[in-house]
Amino acid sequence: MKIAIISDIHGNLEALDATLKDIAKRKVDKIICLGDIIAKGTHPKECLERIRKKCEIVLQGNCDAHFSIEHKNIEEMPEQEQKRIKWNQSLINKEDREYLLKLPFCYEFYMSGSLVRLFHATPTVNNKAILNVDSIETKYQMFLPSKKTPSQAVADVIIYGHIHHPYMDKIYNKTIINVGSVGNSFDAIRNKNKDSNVLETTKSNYLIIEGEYRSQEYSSDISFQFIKVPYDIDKELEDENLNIEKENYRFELKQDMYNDMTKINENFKKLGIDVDKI
Ligand SMILES: [Mn+2]
Repeated sequence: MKIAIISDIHGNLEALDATLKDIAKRKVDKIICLGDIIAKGTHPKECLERIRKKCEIVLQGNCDAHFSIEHKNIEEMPEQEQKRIKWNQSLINKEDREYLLKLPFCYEFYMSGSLVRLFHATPTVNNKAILNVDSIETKYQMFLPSKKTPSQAVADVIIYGHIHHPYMDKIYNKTIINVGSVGNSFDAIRNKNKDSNVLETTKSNYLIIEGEYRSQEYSSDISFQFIKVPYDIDKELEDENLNIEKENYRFELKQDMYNDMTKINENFKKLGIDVDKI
């Protein structure tokens, strides 16, 4: 069984279509989406239609919830946030919002003997960033069950999105994987003196997991494949004038950096890492 796992499309239709084409070419049996279909790009509606048609399982990301829910206190929010919420909500309809609000939080299955658990950000909340450079103890917490996980077992493999930065690590004989982002990929650690070609990062990222589906036997193989798909960024930006955050969106897609790197660097500082010195 070959399962493609995609995440964080963020309304980027060019990236999603290129990715779905690549997935079709590789003859996968099913597609799972880890959420954040909307918010950022100008095509959340089209992305939603594709995801609903193509994905067997879709989990809820923080943006799916944040930009679909009715904010009773919206007038008290900062003006820019009010604009973002109103703009994002104007691009989808009521039925889309209801669909996004009903999406499940977590999904799990056995594959070749391993319990594989999927969620958007962590087993307890959908908006906390656990980075590849976080401590082993922090990463270990990611394998533990919560009230929101289907089973109460400790997972063998966890697969998540949210941080837009693909990686894989082994901790206490367990496997932690971030699938990266389809529509808004970036590398968290950047240093212009040491960087390689940013075109490597701009590609859409996704994962294929292959093994004996629903088998609790360790006797068969399991594999994880990271795939990077190029797409037409200029075409994606053709209607950028419709985007209320077009400068940010253009910067993120073209530079492969989050529009506010100081925010990311602050996160690193909290971990005791000075990004200018690594
Ligand atoms: Mn997210």
